[in-house]
Amino acid sequence: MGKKALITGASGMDGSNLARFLLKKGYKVYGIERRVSCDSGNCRHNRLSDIENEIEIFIGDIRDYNRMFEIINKVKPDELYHLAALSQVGISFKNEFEIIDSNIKGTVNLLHILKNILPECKFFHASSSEQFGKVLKSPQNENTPFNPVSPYAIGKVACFFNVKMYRNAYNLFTCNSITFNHECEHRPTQFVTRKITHAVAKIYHGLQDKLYLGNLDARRDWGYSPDYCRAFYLMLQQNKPDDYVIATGETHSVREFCKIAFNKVGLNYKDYVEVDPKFYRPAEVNVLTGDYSKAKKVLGWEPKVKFEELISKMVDYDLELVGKENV
Ligand code: F7E
Repeated sequence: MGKKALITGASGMDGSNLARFLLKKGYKVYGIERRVSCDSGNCRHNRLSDIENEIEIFIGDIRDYNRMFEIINKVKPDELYHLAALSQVGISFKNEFEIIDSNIKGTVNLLHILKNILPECKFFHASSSEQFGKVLKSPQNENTPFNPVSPYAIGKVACFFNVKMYRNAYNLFTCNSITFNHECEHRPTQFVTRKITHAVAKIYHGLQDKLYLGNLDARRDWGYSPDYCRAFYLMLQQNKPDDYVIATGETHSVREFCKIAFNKVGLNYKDYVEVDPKFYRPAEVNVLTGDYSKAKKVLGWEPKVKFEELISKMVDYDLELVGKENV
């Protein structure tokens, strides 16, 4: 029988991409998700619709220790991929306590349960490049000090060190990816990349006039979610647990993203994009660039899809989606 993988946040962007990847590898895949309602055009369950008969979903909240205990004890996974989190940095400024309850407590709940009942289970946690915050060195690698500036990033730093502590203190096989921004066609529109590509499609189809954004000069290292899910899997296949930067090594501004995305449909972003200060954050991370040389050397991992191809894929998807909705 193939290995068993349990994924928290299974219906999210990474969760669904990882589930699809692990199924192809012959895993029996189980997911945990909170019961959530669909918002328009962005239904989380849609992301699993093509594989819904191949995976088993448990409803549960990572904040609920007893429910997590029950699920882990029932599934007894070989590998646990912990992806569930409040992941919107901007929103985290208004939700400090949810960061503590969901992101930090949720992570510690899972680690504590594994230590007590399933110490042989390998554990993956999605840490974040936001932990580098106001960067102290560029590009950022596994040795770059953290300097977080948002509740989200501070919470991820706490999770990162808990994952490391359970590895060192209790000998669990626990890994962090220090994951830089990564996107795909199913990224929620709350994140800037999909907000842009979805707007490009709507403007192209005559359904929207303007796109209002925040800081156009923020620079990020944007990769492709399926590429990053492959790295998550590889991390758990090593002999030794460790932490790895997962990135593309390129940095681009939100403005460059707009330029290329609008260009794809023959439009000039300057005619459509306007800045609305309401999308600015109380504290911004200006520039991130990842150095993934450790992942390349140890895992043999490299990103396949880079900036322009990522934008093309997302714009093409949204043009088709909005085109269909418009019929
Ligand atoms: O913002 C700027 C915004 O919300 C990117 C999450 O997956 O990656 C993601 O976090 C940049 C920021 O992603 C708008 O100020 C401008 O500088 O797409 P984002 P994020 O905050 O970088 C990291 C690695 C994670 O771990 C997170 O979970 O774009 N920006 N105008 C805007 N951002 C948004 N959302 N909306 C705007 O209108």
